[in-house]
Amino acid sequence: MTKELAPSLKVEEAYAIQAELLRLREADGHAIIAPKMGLTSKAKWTQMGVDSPVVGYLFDDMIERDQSIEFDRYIHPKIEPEIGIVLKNEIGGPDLTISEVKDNIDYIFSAVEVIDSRYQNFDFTFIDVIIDNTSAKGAILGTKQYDVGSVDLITEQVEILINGEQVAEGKGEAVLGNPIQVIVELAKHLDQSNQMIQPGQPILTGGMTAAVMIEKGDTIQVNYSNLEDLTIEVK
Ligand code: OOG
Ligand code: MG
Repeated sequence: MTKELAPSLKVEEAYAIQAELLRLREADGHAIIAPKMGLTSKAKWTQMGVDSPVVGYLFDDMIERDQSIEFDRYIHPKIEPEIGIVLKNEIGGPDLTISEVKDNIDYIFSAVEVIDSRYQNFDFTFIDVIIDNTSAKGAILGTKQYDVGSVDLITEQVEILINGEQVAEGKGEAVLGNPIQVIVELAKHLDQSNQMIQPGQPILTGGMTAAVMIEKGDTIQVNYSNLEDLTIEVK
């Protein structure tokens, strides 16, 4: 833990280390497909003992196919239901508004992130989880594309059933009051290193509920009120 090894490490330094680790993964032949935002809901803050969002990156080899999760790829995976956003134009800067983001959304989709951690019991500090690329390890991206005007992301509801039993529920409002706000925050973060948000990237806006542990053999149903429902087998 950096708590013991480097107790004075700052947030900006943690992101610099994250950037270096991302660069090493890229040098190994893996490609970043999108930034992701995590720790964006109260449910997650309470679960993880922190109170601000983090930015990490999804790589091409993290995307699970065929509506299944390959359990053996992970150490102790947990799943999170998330709302995904794809932009149609490059946007960014410190002063972006929700309505500017809305005007630049290509489509919305439903998703499940599979997080995993090198820390036992996911017991990390805020600094640790930044460096650890925000526990990013897997994701299932819904294939149905929704127009931003066709779904109210604030009232959108989700529930997770594992083997038929409801284990979590939440709604879009839990995510920074409005999942679109996540793009505003992401823009501010990227602006610190003079970057803009790119079009075409499937951006995850953060778990709407606390993350839920999964086991090999589980059948997971993630039901959204309007967005595409996802049924996933843990193989
Ligand atoms: C950090 C990753 C958080 C989310 O959606 O909140 C995240 C963690 O909880 O391990 O991706
Ligand atoms: Mg997440």
